[in-house]
Amino acid sequence: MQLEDTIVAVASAPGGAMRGIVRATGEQVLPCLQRLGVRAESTRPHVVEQPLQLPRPWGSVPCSIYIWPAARSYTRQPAVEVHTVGSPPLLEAIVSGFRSAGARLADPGEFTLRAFLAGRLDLTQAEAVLSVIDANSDRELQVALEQLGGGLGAPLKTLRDDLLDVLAHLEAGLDFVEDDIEFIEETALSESIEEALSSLRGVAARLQTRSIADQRARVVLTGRPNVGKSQLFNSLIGESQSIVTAAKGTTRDYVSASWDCCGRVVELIDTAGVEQAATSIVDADAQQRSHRQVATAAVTLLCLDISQPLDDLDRGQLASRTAETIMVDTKSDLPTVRPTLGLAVSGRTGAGLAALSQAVAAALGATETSAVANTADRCRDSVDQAVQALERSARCAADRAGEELVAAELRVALDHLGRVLGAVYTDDVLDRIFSKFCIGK
Ligand SMILES: Nc1nc2c(ncn2[C@@H]2O[C@H](COP(=O)(O)OP(=O)(O)OP(=O)(O)O)[C@@H](O)[C@H]2O)c(=O)[nH]1
Ligand SMILES: [Mg+2]
Repeated sequence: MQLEDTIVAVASAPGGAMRGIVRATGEQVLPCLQRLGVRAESTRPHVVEQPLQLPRPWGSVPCSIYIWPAARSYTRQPAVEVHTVGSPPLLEAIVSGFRSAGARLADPGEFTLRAFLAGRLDLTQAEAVLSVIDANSDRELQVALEQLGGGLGAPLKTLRDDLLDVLAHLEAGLDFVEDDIEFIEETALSESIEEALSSLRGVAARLQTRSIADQRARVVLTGRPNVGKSQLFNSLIGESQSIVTAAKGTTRDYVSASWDCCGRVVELIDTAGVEQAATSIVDADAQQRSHRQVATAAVTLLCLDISQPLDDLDRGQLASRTAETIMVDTKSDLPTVRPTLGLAVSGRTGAGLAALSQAVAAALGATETSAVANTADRCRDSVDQAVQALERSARCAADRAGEELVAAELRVALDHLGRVLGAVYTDDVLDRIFSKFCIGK
């Protein structure tokens, strides 16, 4: 990828709209713009209200052109945004115009890559930006946004700062032994490392649960009492794990098991039937548990008994269903009293189970959290390595094995953390040494 190239792309959402935006950036973006008939200053952010001169058949197109000098732009290269009418063919023509003036089409995520390389974002944020852009489900978007808000980056950054301080002290001590400077005490050194280690272990543990949660999607059975949820649960997992009886309200606690859904292992969860009003503490608790399961499900299977007319409870649940709800008409082996609303299945005979599995697999495909899982995988590995290096460093400090060894392991730990955050530590360390000790005067 050539980072000096001028790149251009449509930046507004696809489809027609009131306004459309074309974005371009690169060292040569302003000469490029000039070839399209618009002269802009390179020193301050400003807006030029001037038509772009596009090749035929477009000719002169009225636009507002926003210009950012390198120091103020997202990519730290001069940047241009052309705002105009949101007509897709017009926006394409503007992109072509920029290309004929020397720009090339941006690769996916290239604006963000440049922002990252320019130090505008750390790696976890850059990945989060990219996954926000192509998040194809609300859940993925939510996780990505949480990450963007520093969910992962912030604690790691603080930690890295603390460790850089320790290292700065150590290295100053190593390089300037003869000078009369107070360096970090041995006990203080051990304590700082232990402290960092325990918070890094916390981050490692969080990453661990995050990736497990992402790998194993949760599929929850819900519906009013007696519609056959537990029977369906048992048939799907091929084992009689959940109690099935003719009495209403059989399932109280939720029951969960691994389910091989078209080759993907997911967690299938059977819950207590949804009731109108809880009549006892046990009921109330069971209802709460059911709600919690549904709220955190990747996919919900709303079970409706096809041998019974719909009642208010069914209607209530139908009304509150979401994009991740699949409607299931249960007991399809019995005479039906209403039209089907979803997939007809029988937990008793096994009819329709294959189609149900396929529907769940398809729904899970759409809620794939791959972008988030990728970040978590990459981070987990680096964070684990950093934990190990810090453990060695702590041991060296405790054994008074010498500051060189402590510093060496710290550097390894910082290197791994730097990989998560996409930062290089050596320059930072030098900066700190210079700013704190005025070495080099
Ligand atoms: N004919 C037929 N009966 C079924 C089927 N599934 C469940 N039943 C019967 O319906 C009754 C209730 O089944 P359960 O699976 O316990 O229902 P549930 O939805 O788990 O009920 P709660 O746990 O009380 O919420 C039992 O008597 C089952 O034998 C089915 O596919 N066909
Ligand atoms: Mg049950």
